[in-house]
Amino acid sequence: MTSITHSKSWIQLKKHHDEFSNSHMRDLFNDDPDRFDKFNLRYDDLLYDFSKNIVNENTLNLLYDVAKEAHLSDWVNTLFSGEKINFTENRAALHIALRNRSNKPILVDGKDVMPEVNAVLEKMHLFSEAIRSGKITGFTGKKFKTIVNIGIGGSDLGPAMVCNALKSYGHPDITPIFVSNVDGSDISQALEKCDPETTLFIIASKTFTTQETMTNAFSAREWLLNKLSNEDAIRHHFVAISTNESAVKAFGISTDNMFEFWDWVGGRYSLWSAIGLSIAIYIGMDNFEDLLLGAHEIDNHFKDEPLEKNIPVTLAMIGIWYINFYNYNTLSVLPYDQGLSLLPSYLQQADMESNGKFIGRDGKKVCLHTGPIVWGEAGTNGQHAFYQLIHQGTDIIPTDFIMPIKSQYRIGHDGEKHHKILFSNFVAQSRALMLGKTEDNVRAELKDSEDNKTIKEMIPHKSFEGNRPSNSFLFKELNPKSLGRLLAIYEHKVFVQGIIWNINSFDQWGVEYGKQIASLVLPVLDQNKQTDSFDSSTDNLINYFNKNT
Ligand code: G6Q
Repeated sequence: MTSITHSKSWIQLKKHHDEFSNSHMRDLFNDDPDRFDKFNLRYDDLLYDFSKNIVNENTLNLLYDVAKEAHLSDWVNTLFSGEKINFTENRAALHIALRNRSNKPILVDGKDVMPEVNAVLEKMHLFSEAIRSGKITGFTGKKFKTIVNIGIGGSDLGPAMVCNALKSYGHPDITPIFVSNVDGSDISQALEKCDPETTLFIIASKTFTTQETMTNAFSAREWLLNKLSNEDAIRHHFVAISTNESAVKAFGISTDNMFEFWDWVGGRYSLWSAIGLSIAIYIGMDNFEDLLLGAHEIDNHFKDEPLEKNIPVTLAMIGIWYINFYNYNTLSVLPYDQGLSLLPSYLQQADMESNGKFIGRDGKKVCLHTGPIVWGEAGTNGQHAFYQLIHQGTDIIPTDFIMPIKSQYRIGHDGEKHHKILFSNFVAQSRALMLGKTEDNVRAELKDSEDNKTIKEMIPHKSFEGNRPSNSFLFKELNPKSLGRLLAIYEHKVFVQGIIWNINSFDQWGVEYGKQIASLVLPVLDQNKQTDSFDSSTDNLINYFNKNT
């Protein structure tokens, strides 16, 4: 495919950018009282306000034209059809099948995957209910109280984020714990909180070979054996989620206790699969199915709505506008909900592992910026940390503000005070970023309290350029369905951007290289030898470690 940069719409967009990029949103709002009406989209109770972006109708139209010239609709059909869109791994990318609540057949290699998807969901249903009710117990007959999910990356971030987000739906007597880091402090600190008789370990690994996960799993196994002194306890306290049946058996977990998924489920897209077992146990299968339903609704919206009414497409194309035309290469995700505090990390993986690539689908180096650096923190905490740079730094950081209208909790004298304060901050930040504060504003603010000399000195420090873009998402409440919707919006946004950049968003070869080198270093540490086989920095770091260990 010829680079999108040669397309008619891209060239027009470039010209439009040259003419329009000096516009200030303050003026755009002043000039058009209906600006919000033109630049928002809704899905049920979810409101997506994109009016605080440096765009006008022409910008949006040209961006949608770019999507058309990139044949986005064909690619969406390819994604949903089960074709092997992840061509470097010869796999489909069918997370949409995992939440296909319509149950319409989806074919991979001519075979409908839905019966298998439904069978695993049913197995998860029976198992999660039995754990929740106490029908399945530990080796000594006690109910499970702690669920330890051992996994990393895609086998950790999704379930951890969702369980954290939906705590108010959690089983009152069950605590989920997530262990991911091979740093022994992670599993050690987790085990300190566990009673071996009431702890269920879920070993979540697509490959069942990931070094961190397997090291943590074997340490947990050893801990349990030491405590319960009986090999038989393993099969009562360990279950596996994997595509690798033989490795699961070799670990000592019977296939009855194995929850399967498939190579067409990418790690970072896997929370909808059996990888979500910890979620199903914690919040119950009905709620897990609502999460799937929310995502399925957005899958339909994404597939069926025209580009101009399509939330993931609009979000994606506005991102393209900043990354490729303004060179704003980071994105800050700012959820105003403490439950969503892990969302920035989750989206960091979803976006950066998918689109952090410099090679196009044609095997050639791409000629434009691809995936942004994604980061963030829950509001209002971030306001007291890094927002300074967002407001007055030399880099412009597009931001996504996300907030549920109702809190999952009622606290304070009227039960709503906290949430009103939270919302006032949510809306104040995006307004301040958009509007800025002019020198005249500062002068007027200071005139009664400061002398002229001080005012003159302070004006540059206290003024804000503004024109800093943001998207705002508001929805009624954070619940399984609304969370499913939100996550699917971002998944599809990442997909759309990958199509515009002509990259494969579903592989992750960059993760492999460091692992290869680590496997060469480990034997040198095991033998505690001095080495000169790497480079002088690496050799000396290894030698220093070995000498002091
Ligand atoms: C995600 C990545 C990666 C993966 C982990 C864990 O898309 O592939 O984050 O999820 O490396 O892999 P396993 O599930 O195979 O242990």
